[in-house]
Amino acid sequence: MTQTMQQLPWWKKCVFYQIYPRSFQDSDGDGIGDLRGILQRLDYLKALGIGAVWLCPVYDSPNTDGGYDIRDYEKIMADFGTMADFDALLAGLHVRGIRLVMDLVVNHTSDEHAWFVESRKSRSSPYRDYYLWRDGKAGKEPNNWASFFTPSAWSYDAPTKQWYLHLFSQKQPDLNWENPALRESVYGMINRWLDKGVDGFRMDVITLIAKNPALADGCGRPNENGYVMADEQFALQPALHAYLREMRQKCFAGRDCMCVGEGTFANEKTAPALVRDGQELDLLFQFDLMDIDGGRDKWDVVPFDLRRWKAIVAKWQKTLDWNTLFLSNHDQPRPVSRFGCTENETLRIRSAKLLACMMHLMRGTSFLYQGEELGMTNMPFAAEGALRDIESLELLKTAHTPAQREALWQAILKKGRDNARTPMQWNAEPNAGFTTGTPWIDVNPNSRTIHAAAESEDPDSVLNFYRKLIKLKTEMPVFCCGTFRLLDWGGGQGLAFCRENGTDKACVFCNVSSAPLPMPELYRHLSLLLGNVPDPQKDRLLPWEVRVLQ
Ligand code: ISL
Repeated sequence: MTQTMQQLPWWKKCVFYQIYPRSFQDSDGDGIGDLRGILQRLDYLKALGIGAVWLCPVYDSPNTDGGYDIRDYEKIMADFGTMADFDALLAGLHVRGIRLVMDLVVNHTSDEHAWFVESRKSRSSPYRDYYLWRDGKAGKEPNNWASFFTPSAWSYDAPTKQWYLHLFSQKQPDLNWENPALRESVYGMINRWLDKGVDGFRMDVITLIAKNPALADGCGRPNENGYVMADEQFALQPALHAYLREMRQKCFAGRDCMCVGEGTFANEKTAPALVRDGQELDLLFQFDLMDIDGGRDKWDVVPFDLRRWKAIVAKWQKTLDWNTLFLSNHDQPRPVSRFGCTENETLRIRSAKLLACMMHLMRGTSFLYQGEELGMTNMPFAAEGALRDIESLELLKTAHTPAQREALWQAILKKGRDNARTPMQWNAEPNAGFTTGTPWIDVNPNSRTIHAAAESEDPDSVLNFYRKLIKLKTEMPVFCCGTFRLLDWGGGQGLAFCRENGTDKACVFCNVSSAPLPMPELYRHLSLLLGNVPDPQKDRLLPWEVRVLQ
């Protein structure tokens, strides 16, 4: 059956671009990216061809976790500017036909949020039940839950002699969604942002907002302190669906906006219900591919296995009618360092282009993360002092011996979130044109050669390749609406898939390896829409070659 693009909502037709504002563009020389800085770069975004921006949190925050610890939902973080700057940014995007989707963190707030400040004052505070307070058990935590960042998910608060839950850092207390008053406060805040004209939300760890009301002990494998990652107690709980439906009714119904949820722990059984009928979320990020090189946990780095990659994408393309497609985000290392080849410049460029096609030409909405379109790489951090991310800093605290510390350091170099957070590489000026001051986190030394100014001029750059790719994706119905079929080809070395829309057909062949790979006979006659080597040979693919055929 042929589908036309006219039938689709805007968020299925455009490519999203994720901005981590602290690292995008500084406009005032304080070393921190800001809203006015983004405003200076809107024409760059327009030329790239994206249709929507996902803006990481810009709300007032003590910045313990990169702004994912919100102190005031209705104020802009001073580092980033003012509400007037925000309004100017929103208008600047809209004038260019680009939508704006805000990051929204409603699983937790900062411990400096007025709600928590009140909540912790007394057991009878009207805000007490905005959070999850419990008595300890025999002088210890109320249960055995581990946090993502710290050993235990509970902290004791002396004034009222109770413990509060925080799935992330101690400064990120979890909100109590069972409390209708909390829910109404959240909906009011969401509606005020929507009334301002924002086009939707990326909902941080939204799958964690409902906890098992019993807050029972987790049954998984304890960490070395005896705490357990108890996701079966706090992820994808039954009440989640009711909360999302209520939020839809009270905030989104009747508005032309979209909602993409971070589906932490969502799997093929639990994901479909969240996006099935548009009554809960529109889109869902699931992380199977991002977990592909993790063993016991993400820090136990194992080589990436293409056969597994194929099994995962085949599974998800079947599980959901419409997926989110992404190679990275602000929590993930740089894709070209992780899944591509950085042995030399030729292969870095070639493999970055290959990864782009391998991911973004599948069926679903694409989300690019800033710098991906330049083929930015991981950062060769020189020493622990150069790290900024709370997750890595807390992780290092768990080392007991120098050998353990060294092993964690090596893992952080590969997987640490700061890899994604080094400044955007704009040009060959000092600090890559990101700031005239001292950047809050070091600029990658390869910015002298890898930057947007040079790539803009070079027809064979990763940037110009992304521009073409985005055009294909947003203008050719076969890439937007077509069905997806993975071909049984390439083993652990090659990946290929076909898209079909009525009689329209396109195929993508990827040689995900450093050795040549024969091109199957059957597909040699097709014409080349996009490729990443100068003279493609009919019968074989060069190392890291991709061919988009029609
Ligand atoms: O980064 C991760 C693993 O290293 C993820 O487990 C991440 O913590 C998880 O996906 C939730 O991420 C989101 O919420 C966090 C915040 O630190 C992340 O930046 C955000 O994307 C807490 O708000």
